[in-house]
Amino acid sequence: MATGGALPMVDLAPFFTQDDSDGVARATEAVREACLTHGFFRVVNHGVPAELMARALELSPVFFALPDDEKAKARQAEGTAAPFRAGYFRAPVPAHSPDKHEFVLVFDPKLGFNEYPAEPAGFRSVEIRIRTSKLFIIRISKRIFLPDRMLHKFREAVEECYAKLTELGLLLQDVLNECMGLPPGFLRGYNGDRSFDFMAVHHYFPGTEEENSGLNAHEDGSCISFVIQDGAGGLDVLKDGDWVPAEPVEGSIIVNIGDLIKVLSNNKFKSPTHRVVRKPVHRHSFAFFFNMHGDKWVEPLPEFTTKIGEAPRYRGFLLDEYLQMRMSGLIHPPSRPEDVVHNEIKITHYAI
Ligand SMILES: O=C(O)CCC(=O)C(=O)O
Repeated sequence: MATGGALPMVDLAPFFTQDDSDGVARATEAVREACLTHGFFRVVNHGVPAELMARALELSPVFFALPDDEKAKARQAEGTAAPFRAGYFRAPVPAHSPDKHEFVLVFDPKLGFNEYPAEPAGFRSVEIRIRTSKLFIIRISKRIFLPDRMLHKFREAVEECYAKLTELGLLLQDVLNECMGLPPGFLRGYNGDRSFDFMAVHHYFPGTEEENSGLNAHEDGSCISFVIQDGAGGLDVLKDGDWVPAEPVEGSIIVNIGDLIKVLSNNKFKSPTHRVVRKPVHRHSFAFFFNMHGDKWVEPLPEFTTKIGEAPRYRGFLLDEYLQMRMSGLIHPPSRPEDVVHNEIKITHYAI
């Protein structure tokens, strides 16, 4: 299998080419092998335009450069109908939390949950001072329109990325369906509701030699996760006890299998542990989580248990319960330092 840096690499071009059934079979086999061994791989020719990925990464710093109080306003109120609160979050919250990064959580734009700063089209309050005499200055607060509309462009790029990554999620879900030997279209039917998918737009602050934790080691609670990253580096995946870098390779997307596919496949497919180590530079990334609806009951599928005479390795659970436990640890870290255990709730909670 080809590798892209230290990770297996899968060329998805055959899925976008007419009548390339040999190519499709080869790419499907490459995904199967990557899922059985790493759970992590790199895709190229994936259908997300390179220009869009570059534009989104270029515009992300425009949002994060806003004053903290302006960013903080871009967050949904408690008690939202969204699976979690959308909008801006900053770690450390509280100060002793181990992560040093900020992020924006975005849902499908059609659901109307997303929060952006109040002036996404580039309106700004500026103070104009007019001297009327030697002694008097009048101060006028005026709203001006910034011509470059950079924040508006950021929002557009986020929403375009979201749509393209949803398409990629649907494609890879079909590929996984084949890799797992499930009846054609099974996963598409079982997981047909996209309202729990979300994207995290991350900004990691520069690390130092003494302090460089970005995201602690964790597994994803998703079906499939996708990462678009800038050139800074720092995403590592655990393989046979060693941290392997998921190096930035322009135009490629990092894919990893999440806990839900691991449970459905009764541990056959890996949900790899990964982390982000902060380098001495700012880092921006987009992590898209192709999930399942919270109302789903999740348990190992018969194809991996009764049909092959293997015992299930997980008891069934309501997905929402698992997601809420995970997200409460991330977004509302406990107030006592000794309780800070980012993502401590793991899928092993349901292991038999
Ligand atoms: O920023 C990254 O590269 C990875 C993000 C990630 O692992 C996550 O959001 O769970």
